[in-house]
Amino acid sequence: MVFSSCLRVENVFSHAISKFKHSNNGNGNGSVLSPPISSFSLLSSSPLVFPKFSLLKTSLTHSLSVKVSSSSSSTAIAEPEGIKINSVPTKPIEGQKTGTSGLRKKVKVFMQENYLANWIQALFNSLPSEDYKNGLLVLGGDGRYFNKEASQIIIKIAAGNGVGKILVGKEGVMSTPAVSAVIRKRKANGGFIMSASHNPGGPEYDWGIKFNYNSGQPAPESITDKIYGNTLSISKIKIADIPDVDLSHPGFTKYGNFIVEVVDPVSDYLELVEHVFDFELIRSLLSRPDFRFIFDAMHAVTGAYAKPIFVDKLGASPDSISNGVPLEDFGHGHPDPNLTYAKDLVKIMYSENGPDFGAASDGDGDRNMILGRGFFVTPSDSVAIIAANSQGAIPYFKSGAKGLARSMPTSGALDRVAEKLNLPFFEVPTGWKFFGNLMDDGKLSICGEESFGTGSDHIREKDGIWAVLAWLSIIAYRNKDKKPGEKLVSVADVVKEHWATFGRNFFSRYDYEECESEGANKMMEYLRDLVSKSKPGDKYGSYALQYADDFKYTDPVDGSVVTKQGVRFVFTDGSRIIFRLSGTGSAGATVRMYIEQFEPVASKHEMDAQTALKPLIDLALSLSKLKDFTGREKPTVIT
Ligand code: VG1
Ligand code: CO
Repeated sequence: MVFSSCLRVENVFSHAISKFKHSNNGNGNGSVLSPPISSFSLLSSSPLVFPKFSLLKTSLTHSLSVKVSSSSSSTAIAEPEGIKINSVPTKPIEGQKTGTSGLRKKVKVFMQENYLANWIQALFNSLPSEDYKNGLLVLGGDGRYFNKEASQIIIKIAAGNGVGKILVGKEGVMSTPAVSAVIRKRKANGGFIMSASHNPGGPEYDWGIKFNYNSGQPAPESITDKIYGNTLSISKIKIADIPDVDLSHPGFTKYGNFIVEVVDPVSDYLELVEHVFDFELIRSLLSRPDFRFIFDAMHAVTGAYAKPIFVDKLGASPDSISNGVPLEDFGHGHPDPNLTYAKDLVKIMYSENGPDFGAASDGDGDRNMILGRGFFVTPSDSVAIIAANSQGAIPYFKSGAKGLARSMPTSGALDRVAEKLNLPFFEVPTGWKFFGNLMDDGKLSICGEESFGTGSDHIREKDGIWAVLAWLSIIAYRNKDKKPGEKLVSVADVVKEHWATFGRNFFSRYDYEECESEGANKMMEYLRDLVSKSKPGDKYGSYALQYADDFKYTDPVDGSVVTKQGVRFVFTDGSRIIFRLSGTGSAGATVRMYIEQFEPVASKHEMDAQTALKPLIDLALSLSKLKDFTGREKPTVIT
C-alpha cells in the first residue's frame, strides 16, 4: 500500500495545537494541524523552491510509492511546530542488524513495506531526544537505485520525530566523506548515508543505510546495538504529513517549523580539501604536459566530485575522468576499486605508455585505489607511504601527525612508520567506526584499512578523493623542481624507496564471496577451536607460532570492548594469517583470508606478492581446511 493513500487532512488551518506534546504519540489526538506551507530561499543564486502541491492536494495525490504502511488505524498526532504527524502502526522485522558499516540488504528487502521506515524510527527511538529534537541532520547518498524514494521516507520520518532541519545533497546525492565533512562544518547532530558502498546497485542488487554521529563518525556499536534492539520491539512510526520534497535544486523549503535545505553536495567538501592540501602544488603537477593522470569514478558518486575538483580546480584535462557520470546501477558495474572490479583502469595503467597516475573510488566515494604506470600500490603500503611523506607534502600535517592507526588485518607497514617517526600507534578492528574516538580524542591523524580505505582526522570517514589528493601531493612535492623533459619521480619510485627504507610487508587478501553461510560459520568455529588449543612454539610447516587468538579490542578512549574480530595466527618471524567473515555482504557469507609476511632484504622487494607469499597462502588454506568447509577451489577476488 502507498503511504499517501490514508493520510487524513483535518482542520488544516487549525493552529490550536501547541498544547499537544510529542509524547502524545498518537493516542487519540485526532485534531490537527498545519499552517500553510511556506517556502523561501536564502541564497540569491538559488532558485526559489516551492513544494509542487499544497499540503491538502499532495496528501491526496501523492505520486511516489513510498513503502510505509498506511493503516486505517494510523492516528494523527499534533506537534507544536504545526505540521501534521501520523503515527502509523507497524510490526518488528527480523534481521535489521547492522554490520561493519550500516545496514545492507538487497533493494527488494528494503522496498518491503515499512522495512526502511522501521529502521529509521528505531534509530530515533535509540537516540536521546536532545540529539535530534529541533536539531539539524544531514542526508546524502551515492545516487544508487531506491535512494530517491528512501530520501522522502527519511525526510518525513525525521520531521515526524521533531527534527528541526534536514540538509540534503541535491537529488539526495552526497559522498560518504562529504556527509562527514558537512556534519562537522554545519555542526549537525548527525546524518544519514544511503549507500551500500562498493556493493552493486539496481533493482536486483543492494541498498544500505548508515547513521553518522555529530563529529561525523559512523555510529558506534553501542548505538547500532540499541537500534537493532528497538527494531525488535517497534510498534509505531511517526511520519510527517508533508509532500515529497523537490530535491532537484539547492534552496530551502519550510513545512511548519521543519526545514529542508537542498545543498550542492560538493562545495563544503571542496572547501575543506582546499584547506587540507596545497592546491597550487597539485595543480603544478596536473598541468605538466609530461604527467598524465586518469581518475575512474566507476559511474559512482565521485563522478559528481571529480570534475569540479580535478578538472575545474586542479587543471586536469576533462578527458582524464572516466565513467564520470553517476548512474543508479553504476553502469551495471561493481563499484569496487580493486584489481578485479576496476579492470578497465588497470588495463589502461598496465598498457604500454600508460598514464603516470591512475586512481579510482567506490560507490560512495570513501575507498580509493592508487596505481602508477604498470604499478599497483597496495592500500596497506599506501597509508604507510602517505604517513611517511605527509609532513612535507600536505599543509594539514605541517606540524606532524598526532598518531597513526590501522585495522587489524591491514599490514604492518604503517607500524614501521609510526616506530620510526616515534608516533603513537593503534590497531583497531575492521571498520572505520573504530577510528573515530581516537581522532576525537586527539590521538590519531592518519589511518587506513587494507580494504582500499585511507583517511585522516580532517573528517571521520575514510576518503577516496583525499587519498588521491594525498598521493598527487606527494608526487608533486617530489617533482616540484623538475624541469620539463627531466625524468619525474614516479609512483613506483616512491613505493620502492619506501620499501628500501622500511622493508616491505608483502600482503594479499583472498575473498571468497557469497559462500554458503553454514560452511563458512563452521570454518570459523573450527579455527576458533584451533586457536584455543594452540600454544606458542607450535610448528606449522617451517613457521613457528608466536600466538594465535580471536582479536579483541578495548577502545582506549571509552573502554568499550568488542570481541571475535578475526582469528589470527602470528608467527615468530612476524608473518600473519588472518580469517574473518565480512560484515558488509547482503547474501551468504564472504570469507576473507589475509596473508602477510615481512621482508627486510631489499633485493627481494621486487618479487611478485603472490610468489613471495605462496608458502604462507598454502599453509593458510591447509590449516583452515577452507576448501573442505566452503567447497571453493579459488577465491573470487585476490588483492
Ligand atoms: C569491508 C572492509 C572494511 C571496510 C568495510 C566498509 O568490511 O573489509 O575494511 O571498513 O568494508 O567499507 P567487511 O566486513 O566486508 O570486511 V565501505 O567502502 O563498504 O563502507
Ligand atoms: Co565505500
